[in-house]
Amino acid sequence: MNLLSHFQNINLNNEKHLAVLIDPDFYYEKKLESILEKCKNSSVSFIFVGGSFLSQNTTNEIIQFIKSKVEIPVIIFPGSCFQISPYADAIFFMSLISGRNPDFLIGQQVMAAPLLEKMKIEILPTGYMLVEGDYLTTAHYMSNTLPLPKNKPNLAYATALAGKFLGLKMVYLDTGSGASNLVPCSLIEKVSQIPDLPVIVGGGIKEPMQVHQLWKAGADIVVIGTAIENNPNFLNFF
Ligand code: 1GP
Repeated sequence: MNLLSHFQNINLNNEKHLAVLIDPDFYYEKKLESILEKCKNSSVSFIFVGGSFLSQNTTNEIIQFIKSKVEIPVIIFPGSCFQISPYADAIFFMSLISGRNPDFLIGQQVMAAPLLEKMKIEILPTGYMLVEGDYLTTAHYMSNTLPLPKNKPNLAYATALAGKFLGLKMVYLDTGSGASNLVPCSLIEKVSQIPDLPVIVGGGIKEPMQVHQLWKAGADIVVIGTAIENNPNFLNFF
């Protein structure tokens, strides 16, 4: 499956999709299996794998396990160039365009590119935009960047548009895993006005209703991580 065209069609046809984020650090086989069972029985379209900070080298293992259990596309959501794997369907090849840290704008990507070339997995050029949260998340801390102010939709719009003009194919707006607040609807509304730019939104979702709120604001794909990790029954609502 060509996942880039899939994302583009979702955006074009104004469809609303759900993705589950699996942080390899937090899963052991039994727990992952029960979550994958829930994914199969609900409307999960994508499984993202990754985290801003991993203390174990289990990305390959986790992806192979997921692929053995479900047919849902698996996309790497890398926190660094160490998180790459030939077993995934694709990787968000991300540049942290909300920040001004050269290592996350281009440095990690240079290290990963030759390895990815050999793996032949689909590359999804993505602009990653960290949005201000009420407190510091691991993503904010590890990226060593200033996030986008949460009350500046025009700044978010300009950032996403610059990403598009640079050739990035989609944007991911995130308050970071485990954030206390969601990406504000005003930011999503503004960024989703950019034509032909699929918008992924995640961070801080605690209630099923919030997923609908983000879809309504203009998110094409909403990502849930922590809430499902804490309670896999969250997926019963979808
Ligand atoms: C983080 O968008 C994801 O990068 C998901 O965040 O874990 O808070 O759901 P949560």
